[in-house]
Amino acid sequence: MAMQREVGVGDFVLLDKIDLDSFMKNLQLRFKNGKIYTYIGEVCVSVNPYKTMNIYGQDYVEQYKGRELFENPPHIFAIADSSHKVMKQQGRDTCIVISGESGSGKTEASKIIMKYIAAVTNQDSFRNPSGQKEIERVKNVLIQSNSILEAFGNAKTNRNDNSSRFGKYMDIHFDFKGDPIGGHINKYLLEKSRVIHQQPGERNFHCFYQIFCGASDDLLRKLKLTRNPDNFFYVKQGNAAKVDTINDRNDYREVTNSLNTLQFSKDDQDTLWRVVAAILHLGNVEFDVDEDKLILKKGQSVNNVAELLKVEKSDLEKALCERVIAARGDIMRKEHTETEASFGRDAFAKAVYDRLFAWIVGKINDAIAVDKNNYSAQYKSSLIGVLDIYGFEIFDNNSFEQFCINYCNEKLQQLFIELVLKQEQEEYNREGIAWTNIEYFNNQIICDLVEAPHKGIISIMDDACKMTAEKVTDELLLEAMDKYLKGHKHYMSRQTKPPEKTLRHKIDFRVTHYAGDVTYCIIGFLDKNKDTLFQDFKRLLYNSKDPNIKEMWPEGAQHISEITKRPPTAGTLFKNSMQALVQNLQNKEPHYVRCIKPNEIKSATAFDEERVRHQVSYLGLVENVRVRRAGFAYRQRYDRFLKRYKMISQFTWPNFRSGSDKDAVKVIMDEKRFADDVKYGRTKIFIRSPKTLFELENARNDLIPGIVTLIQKTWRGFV
Ligand code: AOV
Ligand code: MG
Repeated sequence: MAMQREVGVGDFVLLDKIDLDSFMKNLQLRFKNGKIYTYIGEVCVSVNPYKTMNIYGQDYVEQYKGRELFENPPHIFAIADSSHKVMKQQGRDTCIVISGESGSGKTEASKIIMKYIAAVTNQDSFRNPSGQKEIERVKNVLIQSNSILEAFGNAKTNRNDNSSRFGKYMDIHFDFKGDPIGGHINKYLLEKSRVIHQQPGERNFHCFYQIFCGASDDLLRKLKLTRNPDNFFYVKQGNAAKVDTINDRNDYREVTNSLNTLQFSKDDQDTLWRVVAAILHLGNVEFDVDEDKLILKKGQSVNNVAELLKVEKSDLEKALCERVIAARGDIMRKEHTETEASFGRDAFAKAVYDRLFAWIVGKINDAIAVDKNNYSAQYKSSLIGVLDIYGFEIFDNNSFEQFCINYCNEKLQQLFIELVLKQEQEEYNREGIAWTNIEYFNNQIICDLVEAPHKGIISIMDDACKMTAEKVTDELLLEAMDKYLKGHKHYMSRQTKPPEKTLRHKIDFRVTHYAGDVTYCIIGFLDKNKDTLFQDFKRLLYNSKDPNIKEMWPEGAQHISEITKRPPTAGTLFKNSMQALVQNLQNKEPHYVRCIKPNEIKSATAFDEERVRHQVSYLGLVENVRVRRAGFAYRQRYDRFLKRYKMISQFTWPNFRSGSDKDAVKVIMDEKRFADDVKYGRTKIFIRSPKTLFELENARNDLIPGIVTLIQKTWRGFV
């Protein structure tokens, strides 16, 4: 392949001047020239190209396979390769953390990484054809799981037509040869409120539309659906059923293929689409009051739901209209008010979908689980974790879900700050190099605002949820938050003085996140945090004649009189899952992809300078460059350095006989008068300015006539 011309600098540490302006100039120049990847040392900055790039083919795979970062122009393949190499050669678990705001390209990046790993593995195992087959199956399953997860976990939002509405962490396990032998997916909080409500311009999860466009007439008949989604309340609120960039029909076909590949049986697939359809019908169930009695409005919807979920119609009707309560040993029935009934129906729809999603992920995990019989413990296995979460987002209306999503992004930013700084600092300490701290904004204060015990928002919310339902309202919760958080630099509401006019009294609060101010509307926070579902629904589904559905609702087996402890709230569960995730990532060698969204209009050419500048700032990328350089842009082990440059000094060429490699390197640097620009660590030389390296390279090149070296390419050797 022809050598590609580098535009600007391929690594921001090579900039002459490290500030936001120079950073932006380089990023923009590269983007305009189709260079979407640029490094900061080993961190890959990626700008969403919003167009198909011809840079992921087999030719590129070959170019990057097994190479060092610096040997090729910046590419996400190099990050994937580096992660794989470390894992394989050092037997260390690695992870690739992909971050960036909604629509910046995280999910695409994660898929590119997975495809690359699939492309470079299992290439030489024809000696063991049965093993090869299994590995090919695993690779196939890993890749195809994406279309299923996206169908059920992604949706069109006003920020991204294919927005992940759940967080995904995938471990890929490898055998000692570095070939994938299985994996495991952890999912984080699915935005299930989307099942019942969408903002204008948004859609429900993709699967709901795929079925209308893709299912056969026969299947639609069985599901009691027509081709028109507009008859169904749960999918029409956003008024955006058709999306230019999405082909629901093809996607349906792809999902079906993937389901087959992942060995979802015919019955499994039957359950899956029946549950999706049941939710659609459930959304059309309406209530009325007749002579003070709650009744179901006439129509087929309830019949359809009962039939599709394989439950007794009378049981379903009861569960929708009343609840059974156990009070002091007595079991009583209590009829819902109309509001309670609507609330119950919606909670039911959300829960059914959430369980379905969990069940799907469980089945995918079964299909990709490492076969312990094939790979016994003696086969040392390591793994690469790929993290693709929902990105930071601000909508016109922000609720509990955005609050959780944005908190998740805070946690990842915190991890980035800690690890990137820590690693660097550790290297300097290890090597005995003095270093001064670089100033950066530490978002720990915002993480604390959300998660601190007793004083954090989640804890205040939990306290409110513990009170009896009648007493506490969302407005009272906001009052409590105002009381405890008054004066916090990152929290604001109308109670704040001077009063903040843009916030609605008793409804809104604002968090100054690392990535920007977000105004949240408190209405619904309590319910979403409590996340209650009447027991009656659980028992109903546990009694379904569909064994899959029964399996999704094991707690339905409990008798009403069994006292159930209050389950942890949604907020606390999410907080715990985030803390576990961070701990997990901390134990692995991290690789970073930092995604940037070039504009708000999905354009392949527009570079919205203000928006990009904002992202570069809050991601702390300039600080990252500074830390990376910390005065020392390059470091290299003495033996390697010597190998490359010993030819430029008469004292070291062809051999240096009077000391260690370190001594030899010192001799070279003294002779060439570079001593002021370098520091000598225990095992590595640290060079401050690019110019020094440039001159070293020149000296070397002068001695190798005929060899044309791309200077920037060579510089990379020391980053
Ligand atoms: P996200 O994962 O970061 O948002 P996506 O990965 O879904 O963002 O990217 C959004 C869209 O940008 C994709 O659907 C593609 O159209 C386009 N895109 C992104 N990366 C590339 C690429 N490398 N090549 C071509 N097109 C790309 V969210 O999930 O909303 O946080 O919750
Ligand atoms: Mg995504």
